[in-house]
Amino acid sequence: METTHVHAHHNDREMADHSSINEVVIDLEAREAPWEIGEGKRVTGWTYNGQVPGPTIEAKVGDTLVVRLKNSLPEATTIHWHGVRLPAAMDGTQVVQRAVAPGESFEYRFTVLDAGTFWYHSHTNETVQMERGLYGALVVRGADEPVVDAERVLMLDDVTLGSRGDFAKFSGVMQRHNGREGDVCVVNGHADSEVTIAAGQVERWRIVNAASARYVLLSFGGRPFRVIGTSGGLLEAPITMSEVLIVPGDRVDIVIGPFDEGPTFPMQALAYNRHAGRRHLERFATVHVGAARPSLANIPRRLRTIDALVPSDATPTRRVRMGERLSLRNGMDFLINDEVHHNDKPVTVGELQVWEIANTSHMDHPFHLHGFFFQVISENGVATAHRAWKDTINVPPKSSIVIAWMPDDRPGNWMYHCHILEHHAAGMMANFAVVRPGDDASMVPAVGHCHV
Ligand SMILES: [Cu+2]
Repeated sequence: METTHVHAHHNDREMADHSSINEVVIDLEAREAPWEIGEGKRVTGWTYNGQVPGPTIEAKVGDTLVVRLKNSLPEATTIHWHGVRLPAAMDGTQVVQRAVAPGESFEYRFTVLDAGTFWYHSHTNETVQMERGLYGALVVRGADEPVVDAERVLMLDDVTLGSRGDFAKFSGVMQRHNGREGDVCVVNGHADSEVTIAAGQVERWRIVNAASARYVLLSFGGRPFRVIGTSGGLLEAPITMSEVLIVPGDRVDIVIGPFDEGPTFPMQALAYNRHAGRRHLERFATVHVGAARPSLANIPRRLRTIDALVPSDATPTRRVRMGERLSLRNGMDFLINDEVHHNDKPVTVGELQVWEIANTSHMDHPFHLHGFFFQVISENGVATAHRAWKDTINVPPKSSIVIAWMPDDRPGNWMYHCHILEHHAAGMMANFAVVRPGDDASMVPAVGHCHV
């Protein structure tokens, strides 16, 4: 269960003004390697540094990450830093960089501004490259995190294995339509994972949904836990829940425990009806409560303050429609504002954005905005109960949500899309430019299409 942590070089460099910046330098080689998923389940994965997930990268707020990607795969690749507020040129999409060809290298360099649970993954031919294992976690810690007895990163995924010990071939129109849900559920690359938590202790679990399409309605057999963070970092206060939905691309930080010694219970995804695909319970892992150990945990009642960007009845400045259309050629096209691979209007730095995102299709879609956090203001006209920063939000069918976000001074080409990878590939995405006031959007380099 333990993830392997990266061996990073930390260089404290004296700056001219005598402040020091800490560099976290990581080498990531994208390459084929054996992936032991479970008993009798061994495949050739596409990995970062020979492991699935790739190494967990850890940093502190204010650190500069320097990631040297070497591509030893048989095809081109890029890395997207999901949730990170980085410069546009470092976002890892093919609208900001040419994909890194086999044998080539590319250096990603950016400062991490926010504490939270982020992740990195291929943003090229994702339905294949992410299925084969090209993802890992990025944990950024702030100055005053809650004190816990232990912390784990749990990356949830599912894979479809073929009969001859390899990945099953993409099976056509229904997988394209619903998104691919695998037969084998894995945590940190392993099926049938086991976790032992000491009785009396409290742990922080940073949970990432890295699956292509599977919705995880996370449950521990009905036992309560506290949600303390979302994709944009800590909440204002812990929320006690017994199940929480984690859609593809999204993250939730929970604190779990303390428990009395003895019980064994499942970490499972309850049946969730996303109006496509399967609707049954899946076990991801088994949790054992072991011998008691002393606890030093301290989870404050107040975690931080999040100021509202706008009142809950703010008027939208833009409408985004996630839709679908029958297609003779593809079976179904997935659309933004009636187009596949939409080019949306530019956004100006410093101008508050209030977007109504409506889902006119018949199934749920997880909306993901690159590079900027948003607040969900309302869902179907009802003000959101808990203020939070997010980069991914589920939009159920025939519903609409309103989000607000502020484009800070990071001009360039950005995108938003459905995080069901097959829907992104089938057109449910849009490019848009962030421009400085007075700058013409045509000054931004031409926005290409997302080649998938
Ligand atoms: Cu979708």
